[in-house]
Amino acid sequence: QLAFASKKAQDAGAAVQDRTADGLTKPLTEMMGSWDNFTFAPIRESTVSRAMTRRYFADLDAHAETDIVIVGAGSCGLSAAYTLGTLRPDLRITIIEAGVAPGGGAWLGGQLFSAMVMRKPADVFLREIGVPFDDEGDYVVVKHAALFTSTVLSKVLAMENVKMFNATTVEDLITRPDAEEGGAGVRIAGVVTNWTLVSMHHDDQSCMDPNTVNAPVVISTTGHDGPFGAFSVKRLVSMKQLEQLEGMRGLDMTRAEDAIVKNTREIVPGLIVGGMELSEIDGANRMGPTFGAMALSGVKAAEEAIRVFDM
Ligand code: AHZ
Repeated sequence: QLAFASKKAQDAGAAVQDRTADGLTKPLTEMMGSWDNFTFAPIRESTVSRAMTRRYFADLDAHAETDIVIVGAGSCGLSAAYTLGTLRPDLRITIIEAGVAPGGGAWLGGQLFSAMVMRKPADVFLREIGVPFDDEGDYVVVKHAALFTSTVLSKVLAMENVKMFNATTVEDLITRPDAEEGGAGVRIAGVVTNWTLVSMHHDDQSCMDPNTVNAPVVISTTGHDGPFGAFSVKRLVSMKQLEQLEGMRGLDMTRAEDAIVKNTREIVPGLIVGGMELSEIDGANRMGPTFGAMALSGVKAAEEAIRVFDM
């Protein structure tokens, strides 16, 4: 519904209907076969620079104050973004993704294998976004994990109320004293960001201070511990909001997926944690290459975020 809300998307929709017998759009078939005299419309380099930078800086300006930040655009973060963006077109949603390529671990099913397994009832999310699958009874299989990831990504990016800043790392959390906790606790009030390449080189470059995004609700889905993972929950420990992390346990598919969905919740006021980042707090098992819990933890994180935002 949202994907077709904008004028641009409506124009694209109109072109889609204008198909020739071979399945291509008429403007494309008319162009084919005339390559000898082919030229692009003219452009000056500065026009390209301005077309990009004007929009980027307008987005930075608009999203300096946002409603909900999602940290990490893996399978959980993207599922959360899809759900939030669809349910609440009135909210401004900002995704911060450290990698150049969003998607986290969801471009492959497991190891180097293409197919993605989701246990039921996560097939409801695939039906929602229109990804086809083989129904194997208790579980379903998408023929390529990249089909899931590219579909949810394309739907999220087409939403008018969502902006993704990729190649950008969250390197700290903004905090405020939480009055309800009597001064001891904090509530999360946004995130501190930097270009990922800068974040990776704080040790060998002179200081380059970060930027900030204010938001009353942050959803963190940075995955389990690793070079970048479990960012927010590790920071909660170092700022003494969590005593310690239990640490992700060994693989147990059956227990792991139920636990991740069940435990998706607000960890400190204003910070909801979903996906594999949660396993580090609770000492949940990992599930390996089954992705149903990532999609449904994202849906639950979105629901939690709306509840917290509306309080
Ligand atoms: O780049 C990271 C990835 O795209 C991004 N990220 C991590 N730290 C960040 C930071 N700022 C911005 N400080 C950051 N972005 O977060 C994304 C995490 O994606 P993921 O696929 O690693 O996590 P997920 O919880 O969405 O999915 C986990 C998938 C797994 S892991 C697993 C196992 O190990 O057993 N099984 C499954 C299904």
